[in-house]
Amino acid sequence: MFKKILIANRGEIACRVAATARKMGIRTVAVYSEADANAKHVAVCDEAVLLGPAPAKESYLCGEKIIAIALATGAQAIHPGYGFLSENAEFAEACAEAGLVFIGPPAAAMRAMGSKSAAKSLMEKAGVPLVPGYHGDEQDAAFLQREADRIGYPVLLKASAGGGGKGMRVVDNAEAFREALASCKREAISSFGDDKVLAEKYLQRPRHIEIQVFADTHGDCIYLFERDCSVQRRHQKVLEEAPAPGMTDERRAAMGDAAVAAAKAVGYVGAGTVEFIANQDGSFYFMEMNTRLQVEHPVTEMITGLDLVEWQLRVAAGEPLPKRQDDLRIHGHALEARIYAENPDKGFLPSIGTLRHLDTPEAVQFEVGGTPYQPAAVRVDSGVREGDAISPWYDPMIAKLIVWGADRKQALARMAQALSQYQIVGLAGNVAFLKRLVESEAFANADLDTGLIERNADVLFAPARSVPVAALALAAVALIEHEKAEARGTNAADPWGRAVGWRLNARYARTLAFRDDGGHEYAPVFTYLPHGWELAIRGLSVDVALLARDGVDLSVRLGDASVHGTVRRDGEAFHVFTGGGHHVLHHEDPLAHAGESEVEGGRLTAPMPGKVVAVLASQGQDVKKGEPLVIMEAMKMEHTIAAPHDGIVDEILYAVGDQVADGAPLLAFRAAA
Ligand code: MV4
Repeated sequence: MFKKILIANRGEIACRVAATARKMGIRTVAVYSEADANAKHVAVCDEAVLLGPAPAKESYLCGEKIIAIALATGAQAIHPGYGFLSENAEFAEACAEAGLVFIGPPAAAMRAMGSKSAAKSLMEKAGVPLVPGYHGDEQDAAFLQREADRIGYPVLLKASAGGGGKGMRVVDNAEAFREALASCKREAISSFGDDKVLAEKYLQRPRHIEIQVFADTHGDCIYLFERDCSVQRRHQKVLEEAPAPGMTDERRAAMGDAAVAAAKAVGYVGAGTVEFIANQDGSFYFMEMNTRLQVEHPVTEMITGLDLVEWQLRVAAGEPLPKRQDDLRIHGHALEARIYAENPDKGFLPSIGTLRHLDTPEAVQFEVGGTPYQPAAVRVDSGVREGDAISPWYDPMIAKLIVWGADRKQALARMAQALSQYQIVGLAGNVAFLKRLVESEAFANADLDTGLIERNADVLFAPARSVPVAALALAAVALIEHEKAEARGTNAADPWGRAVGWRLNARYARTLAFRDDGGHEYAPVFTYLPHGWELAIRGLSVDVALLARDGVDLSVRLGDASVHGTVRRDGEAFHVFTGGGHHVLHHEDPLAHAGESEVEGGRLTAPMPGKVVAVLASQGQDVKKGEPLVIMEAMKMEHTIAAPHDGIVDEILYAVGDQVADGAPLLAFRAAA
């Protein structure tokens, strides 16, 4: 076995690989970019070497530098994780030439699976089922049209060099073929530098089912069952699970055998995933093979009790596979949810910034004893800690939340509960969306296909409802308690201090001002009583009392009910976590902005670091509320900065092409009188 390996990656997967290496007594070398100097993956490895500036092209994609660092630090092998250099055949070859082991498949196997049409020809020969279609070399438009007519519409055109859903066009009928072919080829040449396409029968409601395979250098290859990754959004997986709901033993064996045949056909070694699409009737077809360890590998680990990274290291060191096919069993059910720094209510716009508070569900390991197989009930794979930043440079995944249950129903309940315990303050996240998803009827019924999210958009993207009274009460009590604590620090002896609310012969009432993220305003009136308050809101009046408090965790009596929650304060924002929900209430302190009269309609700031791509307003221009003024690009998306009121643009502070820091004022703006 290796004594030392280099991990050519960052984030959760680098940490994941390091954990297994540590368990096996293997020393680890981290590499990192300037943006990651304080990252978790650097901290969990035994040593770390700087690669270069933040952009991946100057750091995590610099194969030559990484190889030089491996040689200099005495690492014997390189684990590429996923993404970055993991499927780069030239890098795998360069490792071998430098005398280093690339922990992944042979370069030839990566190349064989790199071209969709060439892979399909190989799979056809190996007897792996393919969607009816044409994947040959002939690319003449009239010829391809005849092939499409023969296949029967709808037909799907795919860029041969594409993958993961890029460069695809659905053609509904013969008349639409020519234009779709031309547009598909244009996208293929600009995205992949190769305009070769293939044509397939288009399946209307497919499921994405993939088989985990493992092969060793001694000629053995086995499958570690399937994962269902049908719940996707724009080809991004959202939830993954194993086993696939509704899978029969016969079909599992047929898909497993097909996947092993696919791997053997290309001389595969190591961990790989053969992706199929399956019809609702269970028929399945080869799509592509991913020649790396995948993001969703933990669900396979949970149901098999195996450590796939350990297997990768053993296979790479030349050991035989630790188990035979007949030794493997499926235990229970596992689900994985990808926690992302993105805003589902704003088209999943990536959200970058600092994780000011990060509370993750506690990892739950079963007690030893009892059932013969005991995986963790809850596992969190994460590459970030509280205080870390999600930067615009890399994938904005915060963590993977993985749960295990004796059956799907139990796993689902645990996932919903674990998501309720996930508390993120500092950036927008998809936790509430994931919770609605796992609690949706469609997902609970395992009515899975790749259109599930779009079809259930009405329940998944619930219109912003008003903040519940319980959350308002918690925020208000937290605020008042906070003021009390502050007052105690300064004028503890003063019974007339404004925070305590005690008045001789009078009931002191106070109106608080909160605003939610949707702009709704709340003005709860708190009347101080000897042992609590009376809360009046929207014509409703209820007695409120603090029952218990432990730091940020509060128990409050609300009429006859008691409510519990966590209130985290982030500046003027109160983040209330209660009943599985996350409500943000911005407190408008009447004193905070005293003397800052120009705040209203002041400067307009960059929502995140990025580049100015268009300046639409000119200096001195009169603009109407909502008029676009500047367009920024950040994380491959455009953001329009619009006028908040009618007003005048006094000064534009950046030009097209300028790089702008997060929060930087973009222009000086004066609201119309
Ligand atoms: C298809 C298909 C329907 N019919 N092929 C998208 C990514 C790539 N791996 C394969 N993809 C698809 N190929 C035929 N002949 C539908 C998809 C597809 C899809 C597949 C898996 C998961 C999500 C998807 C979302 C949209 C389309």
